[in-house]
Amino acid sequence: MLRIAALALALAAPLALAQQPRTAPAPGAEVYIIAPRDGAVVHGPVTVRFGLKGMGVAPAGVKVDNTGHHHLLVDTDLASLDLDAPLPASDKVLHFGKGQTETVLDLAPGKHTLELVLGDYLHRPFDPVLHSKKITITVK
Ligand SMILES: [Cu+2]
Repeated sequence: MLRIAALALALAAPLALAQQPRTAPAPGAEVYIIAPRDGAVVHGPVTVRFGLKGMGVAPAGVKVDNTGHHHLLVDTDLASLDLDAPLPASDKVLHFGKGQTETVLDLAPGKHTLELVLGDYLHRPFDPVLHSKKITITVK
């Protein structure tokens, strides 16, 4: 009986957390893509460097004020995502929950868009959403 109650609690806790209101980013905080540049023509694999000003990077699951972790949207519109829920994880929505500030992408030749979204410790966007400009690159 006790075990069942503990399991129920363990399952309910993340849900209850996810229902808390999204938090506001630090005033003036900015997230941006350092590299590649918007419009760049590059050869793969592509190293993407993440920039963040006015807030810090922390691993997912660790609640520290004014921190978050990076998410990279690849060929994905921010508007297509449910911003009140934890961001999904897919090959188009990449999580950097260890606090990484760069990655290497193997992209097919052609045009691609990249956009960063900072997420809180529960993988939810801040409110208002702290995101970079969406850049377009061409992979040769
Ligand atoms: Cu995440």
